[in-house]
Amino acid sequence: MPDIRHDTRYPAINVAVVGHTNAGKTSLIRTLLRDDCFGKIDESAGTTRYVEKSTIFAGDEAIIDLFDTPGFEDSSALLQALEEMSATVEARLPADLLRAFISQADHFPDFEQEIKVLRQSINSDALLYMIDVREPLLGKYRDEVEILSKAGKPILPVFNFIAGNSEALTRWREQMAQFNLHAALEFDTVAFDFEAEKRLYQKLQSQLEPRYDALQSLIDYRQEVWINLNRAAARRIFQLLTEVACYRREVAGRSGITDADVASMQDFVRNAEQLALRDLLTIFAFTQTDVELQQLAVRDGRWVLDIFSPRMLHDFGLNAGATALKGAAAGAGIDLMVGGLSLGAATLLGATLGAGWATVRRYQQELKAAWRGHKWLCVGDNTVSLLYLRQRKLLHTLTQRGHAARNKLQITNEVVHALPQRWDKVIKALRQNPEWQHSSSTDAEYQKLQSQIMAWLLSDKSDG
Ligand SMILES: Nc1nc2c(ncn2[C@@H]2O[C@H](COP(=O)(O)OP(=O)(O)O)[C@@H](O)[C@H]2O)c(=O)[nH]1
Ligand SMILES: [Mg+2]
Repeated sequence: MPDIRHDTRYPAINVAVVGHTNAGKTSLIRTLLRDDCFGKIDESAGTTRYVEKSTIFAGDEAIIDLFDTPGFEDSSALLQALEEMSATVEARLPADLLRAFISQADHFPDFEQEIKVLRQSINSDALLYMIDVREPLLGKYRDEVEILSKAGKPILPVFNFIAGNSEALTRWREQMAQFNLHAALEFDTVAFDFEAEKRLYQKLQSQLEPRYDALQSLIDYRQEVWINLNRAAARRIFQLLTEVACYRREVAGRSGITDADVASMQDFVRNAEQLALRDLLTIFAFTQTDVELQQLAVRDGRWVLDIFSPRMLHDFGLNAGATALKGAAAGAGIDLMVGGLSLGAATLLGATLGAGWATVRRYQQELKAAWRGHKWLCVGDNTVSLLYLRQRKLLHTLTQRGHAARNKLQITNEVVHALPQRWDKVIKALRQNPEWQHSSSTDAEYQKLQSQIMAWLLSDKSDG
């Protein structure tokens, strides 16, 4: 997250974000700042009435001052007014004409908002020109570009709302090239990832050669932050998996497993996943708006679908039959462990639900032992697998990894199934070490498991 301390060593690069109302100017700034509180976002026209400044830092060095501006409304009339003025004032440079116009702002109350934009454009090093590609290509854009060009600053068109609008995007690109704006950016809150952010700074680098190094230090800094965020998120998921895989609940003597035992285990798992979800959203500064735009199945910070809902197994392609988990037991998500030996959910199924006797016969010896000695209720393998799959999908949604296609629907329909090949071994290893449940360990095996699972979580492979 960018810092907000002040630093006077170098003047920051001034970048004005301009464009029509609702083109997404404020949203872009929020995304770049990763700050949900910046400015005011609203569907109703003309929310931003004043120029608002915010700063992007690399460490404690201010690199870019971003200026959010009010929407451009009537560019045709403004251009006409400027042309009328050019006949009466002597302007050596187009920017002088803008200055003359600004100095007579009192005469043009209708252009109050536009004048703020013009003033900011003259005072900036570069302009980010936000365009909603869903808008029809109208003459007013030509006028707008003509007016903004008079400031004599590099203009970078930023195409917004590109998800599912690739044809419109192509037309807009062609149109902007006609206006001599060949370098352009794509932005979509839905598909904005670190690569997109990096491209934005790189385009600025090419437009603002003298500030190349400052922008490079920003890119490097953001890259490092990004990697750290990803690692922090993967570590947090590993922690969740450990908590759950290592969970053991001692079952009382002869009475066997009660509904209360199962409910208590399930609540533990739900709560653990809930906390992990909260932490992941926090790590990536995900806001309620982001959650909605990404169509995450999350409401009020909670997953819509319960981890023990049988539909989860189906949705994530886990075959309940293959592990002898069926019906109600699949939903219960339980396993039984005796002296560290997991009996498998099938045993429990027979023992507690009076079903699946063929399986129970196979496990007779273990079952007898189970009823004699101490027994622990554990979280079933499928539940741990589900947690892994759901959290991995969440992580990849939060980081937008691999969503080059900017189609909203594609994101929702995509389901990640694959468990890593050595998954069962790793989970077994976790299960054998209940002491890891609440604290990380310097133990070599623990460290190895952690690196392994983190690498799986962060890799792009076996995705989808
Ligand atoms: N789907 C989608 N909605 C966006 C995107 N950017 C902005 N919006 C929405 O468009 C509306 C206007 O955005 P805002 O940033 O206030 O536009 P501004 O008037 O140019 O500052 C808000 O409701 C935003 O949530 C985007 O990339 N994708
Ligand atoms: Mg705004």
